[in-house]
This record gives sequence, structure tokens and C-alpha cells, in this order.
Amino acid sequence: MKKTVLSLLLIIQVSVQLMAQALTLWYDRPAERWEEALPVGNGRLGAMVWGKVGEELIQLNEATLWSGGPTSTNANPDASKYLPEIRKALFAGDYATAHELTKKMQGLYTESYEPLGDLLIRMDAAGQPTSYRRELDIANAVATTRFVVNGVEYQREILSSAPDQMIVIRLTASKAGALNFTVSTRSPIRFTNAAISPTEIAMRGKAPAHTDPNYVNYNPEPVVYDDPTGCRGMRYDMRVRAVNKGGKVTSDANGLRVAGATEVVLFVSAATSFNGFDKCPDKDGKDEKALAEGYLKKAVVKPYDVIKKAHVQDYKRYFNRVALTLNDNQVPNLPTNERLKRYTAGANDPALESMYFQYGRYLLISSSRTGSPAATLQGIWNPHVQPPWSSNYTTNINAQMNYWPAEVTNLSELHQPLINLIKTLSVTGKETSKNFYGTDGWVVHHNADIWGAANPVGDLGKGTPQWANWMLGSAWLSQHLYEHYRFTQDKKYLQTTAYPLMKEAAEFCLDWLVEGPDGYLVTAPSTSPENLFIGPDGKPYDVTIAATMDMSLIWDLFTNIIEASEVLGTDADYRKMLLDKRSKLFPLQIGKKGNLQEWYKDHEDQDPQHRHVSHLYGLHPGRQISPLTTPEFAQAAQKTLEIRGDGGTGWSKAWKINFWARLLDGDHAYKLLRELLHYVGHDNPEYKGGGTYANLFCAHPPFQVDGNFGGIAGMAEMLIQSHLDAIQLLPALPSTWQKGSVKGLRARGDYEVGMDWTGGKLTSATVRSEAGGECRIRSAVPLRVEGVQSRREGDVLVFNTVKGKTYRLVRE
Ligand code: FUC
Repeated sequence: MKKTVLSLLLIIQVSVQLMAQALTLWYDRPAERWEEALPVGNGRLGAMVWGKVGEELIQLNEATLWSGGPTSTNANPDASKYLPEIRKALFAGDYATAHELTKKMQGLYTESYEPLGDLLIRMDAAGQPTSYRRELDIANAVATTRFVVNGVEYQREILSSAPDQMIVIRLTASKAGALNFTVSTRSPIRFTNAAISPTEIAMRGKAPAHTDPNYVNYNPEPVVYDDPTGCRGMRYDMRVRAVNKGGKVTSDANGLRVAGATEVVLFVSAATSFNGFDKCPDKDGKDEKALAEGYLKKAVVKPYDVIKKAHVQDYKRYFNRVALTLNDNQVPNLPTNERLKRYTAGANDPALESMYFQYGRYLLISSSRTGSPAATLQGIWNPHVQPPWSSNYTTNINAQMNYWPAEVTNLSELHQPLINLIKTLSVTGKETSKNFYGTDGWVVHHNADIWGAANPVGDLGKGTPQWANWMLGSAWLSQHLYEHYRFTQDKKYLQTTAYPLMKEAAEFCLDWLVEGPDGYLVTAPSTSPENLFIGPDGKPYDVTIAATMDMSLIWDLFTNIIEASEVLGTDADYRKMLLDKRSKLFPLQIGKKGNLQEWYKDHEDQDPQHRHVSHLYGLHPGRQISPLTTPEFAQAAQKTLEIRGDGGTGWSKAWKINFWARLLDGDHAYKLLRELLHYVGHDNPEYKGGGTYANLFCAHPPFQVDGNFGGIAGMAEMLIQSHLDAIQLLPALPSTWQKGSVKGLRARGDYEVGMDWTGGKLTSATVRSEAGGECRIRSAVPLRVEGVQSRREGDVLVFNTVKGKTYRLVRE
């Protein structure tokens, strides 16, 4: 008896250890570059941990710390004047004039997401470290660095707690009194340091009043601090408090000094004066000092273990909802960077793939929490004053891609920050729409920021319409409003939030559409992000009419509103009108190469392998094209993908995983997943494409977090799809994932789904119905529901569900 209990305990211990290994990124040396450091975050406070020995570097971010102030929605009062002339030129096929005039409709660039600063811990311990290991445990959201110097083991644990709104670092030494170090802070934006008490220091400053995008190089002063308007430039306040066991802590303006301690906990608190998108961040800002101090006061009285326990509990509430095992999840005993390199060279490592999947979920939990801004192009992790593409929201793919995994990987609440950004944009975008085009409804162009910038960027004509003047952002963002409903079935949210916002996005589209030369409704001007076509004169052009993406976005928006109005039992006449307009939209075209046409006419592309594949929006993330409903267009979409090729930036490869999964080609999707996990690093300079850094951040390059999120959304699409009339189980399982199991994926209709498979075929599944109602399942192997009557409609298994009940599906 005793023996059985003991062996059971051993089994449990071993499997907990295996799980821990399966969900730990680890390295045998400190980071040498930012892309090797390990990220932690609580949605608001982010840190990149380098794990250095003598001088530890922890780079910090606070999610509301942006340059600038409330956005201008009327930077170009003349813009609408050009619209009739542009349309006239386009209808006459004069693309050159259309291009020049479209530039005249541009507004201002967005502001930038700014770094908070660095925390430096300089240890006195001299000598060569041994037994070095740094790791990020994504099952618990804790980063740890460990090493031995002169026989003393030093350990640093760092976490970013959402319940305590605090970054907490615990330093320990195995020998009493062996901790001797200083702590200092600095920032690449303006700062001053001060000692607040013998155990507390502060860093304070103000973000720039304006920061140019990193690709703008014509202003002598790209980062401006002085603010003549009195309404720009955000204040920030950061505190570091040390609580020590043993030894002594002192402070001065240079920082903290710890002498002879055995354990020290550093509490890092930060806040900004951001007070909403429409408030001057300085004069009408929040009291950032009181905020930072408030968080600190509440946290410092708690023992570290209490803070850690609350943090781990809070984190696991999200993280533990999904488990994924691919093949047998064997974890090689190698540092993560080595595994990635081996994988790049062709080795199989399904455990790396499943860890990558969970890492994407870790990143979303760490960068997108209720009450915080939406995850930017770099999530919340950015060290640059002029970050790549302003670390803002690029709304022609990147910002949306961040949120593709939110619903399906069971993190629905984390969609909220994007929905809040949409609410902001619906206000600023409505003014922008009126001011720039004289149209109703809300408009969003290619970029947005925390201030709700919605105008076409380009600095009044210095940008190019190829990207700056794309104006269908509100249609694309509206898809997220409706998808949140489709997954949650939250009718109250649909009625009070999603539906009104979607209708207002449609107001813009309805005003924007005009009758084109063929009698169809078209958009004009129109671009296809961010490609160029070859005009009849052999020259490349960007502005056309009715780019396929525009039409598919509007089709999607109208379709969603039509469906939502039925769900809500409202607006019958409005629905009829939308149905009529939808039927008049310029339809999808198949080009001479058998591809889905990108442009209004069957032009050649300037770059046939362009990273954007905008015209396949209807395949993914839309639902206009599918092998199951529109086989001819699906075939044309496949041709388009073949012509485009599998190359591209990180996010481009991530999108292609989703496309191939939607085409139900698991092996091709898998090929792209492997390419997305191609190692990118300083020791691999000959490789120039998209991929993955040593810390598993996605490399555009440079780092963009969108590829992480798009990549795992693609993996989910390989395992489950529910965008059409049924939940499709294992729709695009690659032949290499012969065996596996997943639990906790979510499907539209408010279902939670688990699956087991062997020999590349589903063996059983569970479906938990959260909302009740008719459940429809599509699967390659015939299934039946245990203990419940079901029927078949074609290839779909149909059965009724009761709210809150779990159903087991087995092979027939
Ligand atoms: C779009 C893309 C770029 C980059 C940027 C943030 O402009 O075309 O590749 O991802 O967004």
C-alpha cells in the first residue's frame, strides 16, 4: 500500500518536472542582445531580463508611456477638396494624377510608444561564475537567473504581478550576508533620479512632446521635448524600494546600496500621468507620483511569497485553460537557443512547437490586460525612443494579428484592450471621417496610437498612399468586435457595444462607396496594402479603385451586421438595404494566372512576392472564401499563395500558416510554421528572412510581436476551425503531428473543445457547451456523441446541447 502511494507520488513528481521542462525557456549564458533577454509583463509593466552576472540589466516599460498628447483629427482641412478630382482621374485610368492628389489628403504621423528605462544591479561578487542558468518558466510567469561565484549561489527571481501592479525581484545568496550590490536607474528619455528614503529611490521625467517615426529622417529634431501647446508630453514616476533580510540598505541620488544582506526584495513601481486619449497628459494628467506610491505602499508590506502566490494564481487562471501535447512532447535537454538552431537545421522538436504555442499565450497574457492599452507592434516590450514603426498600432494587418489567438486560445478577456482601442478610434475616427472626407461613421487608416490617431499618416503629403492612405481600418477592426460575440455569445455586449460600433463603421463604408465604371459599388481611391501594380504605361502605381481587400472587408462587415441584426431581432429595413448593397459590391475576380485578383483590373504586380497578401482577406481572417463553400475562389487563393511564395517577414509567414490551414493543407501550413521558427540572431547573419530570435520573439526582423501571435493563431487554425457553419476538428493536421492532444480550445458558439488523436486521426473529442443550443461538428473521421441523439446533415454531425454540459465524441 505504502509502496503504491510512494510510486504514485514519484510519478506525479516526475510528470510535474516534465511539464516544467516542457514550458521553460532556458539558456546557459547571459543575454548579449536585447533579443536574447527574457520578457515578463502584467499587461502594464513589462521587463526584459538580461540575466547578466556582474551588472544585471532589466529594461523596463510602462504600457501607457507614449510621446505626444491628444490627437488632431483635422490636420488637413483641405483634404476632402481633392476627392472628386481623384475619382475622376481614377475612372479615366489616370493613376499618376490619382497618386499625386491622394497624397494631398494626408494628415500627421502617430506618436510613439516609449521606453521607461533601465534598472541596473551591480554586484560586488568578483570571480568567474559557474553553474550559470537563466530561465523563463511560462507555466508560472517567473524569470530566474542562477549562478555560483566563489562557492556562493546567487539567485534572482523576477515577476510582473497583475494583482499587485508591481515588478518584484527577489535576490538571494546561499551564504548569509553575501549580497552586496547597488541598484541604479536610467532612461533613454528625459529623467532625474532622487533618493526618497534610505531604502527607496525614484526616477522621474517626461516623455517627448513628439517623436517622429524611425523611418522619417528629414526633421533636424526628430524627438521634441518642448511643448508650446501645453498639452503634450506625459509625466512618469518610477520607484524602487528594497526590503532586506540581513545587512543594510542605504540610498543617495545615484541609487541604492545593499551591503551584507542574505535576501533582498526589490519592489519596482511605476505610473504615468496618462488620463485617457482626450486629456492633456501634463496639465490634465493623473497624479503619477500618488499612483506609483499607492501601488508600492500596498505591496511592500507583503512577504515575497505572498506576492508570488497571488501572481502565479492570477496568471494560471488564464494560462492553464489550454494544454497542448504534440507527439510525445519529448523535451531535449538543451538550452532553448540550441534547440531552435537544431530545429532550424531540420531536427524534429514537437515540444518546441508546443512550447512556442504556449509562449504566444504567455505573451498575450503578459501584454494585454483589462484596463491597459492594447498590445502594440512590440507588445509592451520596447527599448527604443524611436522604435521600429513607432511601436504603434499598424491596422492594415499587425494590430489585428496580435489578437487573432485571443478567442480561440481561450483568452477572450484579453481581447478587451483592443475593443477599448476601437471605442477610442470610433470617437476620433468619426471626427476624422467628417473632417477629411465629409463622410459619416468612423474611419481608421493605416496607423493608430494611444491617442486614437485615425487620420491618413504621411505628414501632409510626404508619405506614399501605398501605405498611408489605406482607409478601411474601421471595417477590419469591426471584425474583432463581432468575433468576440461569435465566440462568447454575449448578446448584451453585442447589443450595447459591438453592433452600434459596427453600424457606425458601415456608415463610413456606405458613404465611401461609389458607383464604378461597371455599375458595381467600388471604393475610390483604394490601395492594396502595401503592394504596387504595373499600370498600362509600364510604371508602378499604388492608387486604384476597388482593390480586392477593400471589397472583401466591406463584404465581411456588411455580412456580420446582417447576421448580428438577425441575432438581435432588429433593424429589418436596414438589413435589407445592406443585403442590397452587398450584392452590388464589385465581386471577386479570377485573374489570367488562375490567381485571385488583387486589383480591380488584372494588372501585374510590381513585387509578385510581396509580404502582404491583402487580397486573401476573404480566406483569412474573413469567411468569404473557403474550399467548402467557394471551391473555385479557394483554388484561386491557393494559386495566389503559390505565386506569392513562402518567403516574407515574420508576420507574413505567420499569416500564411493561417491561409494554408484555411485551405485545409496542414503540411503546407506546417512548412511555414517551421520557417517562422527559423533561428534569427547575430551568429546567423547570412539569413535575411523572417523568423524567431533566441528568446522566441518573432523577427520581422526587427522584433515584432505580431508574428508570435499570428503564428500561434495559425497553429490553432490547424487544429480547429469554426468560422463557417460547423466546428471542424483537426481540419489541417500536418502529417508530422501523428499523435497529440489538446484541451481548452474555444470555438464560435461558446464551446470549449478538447481532442485526442493518433495515427494522424482523431480518436475522441470533448465539447463543453457554455451557451447551449445546436452544436455542429465536422470531422474527417465519422463520430457519434456518447449518450445523446444526433443526426447528420451532409458531412456535419448535429446534436442539441444543454448549457454547461460536456459531451464526449467518439469514433463511430
Ligand atoms: C507594415 C508592414 C511592415 C511592418 C510594419 C509595421 O507597414 O508592411 O512589414 O510590419 O507594418
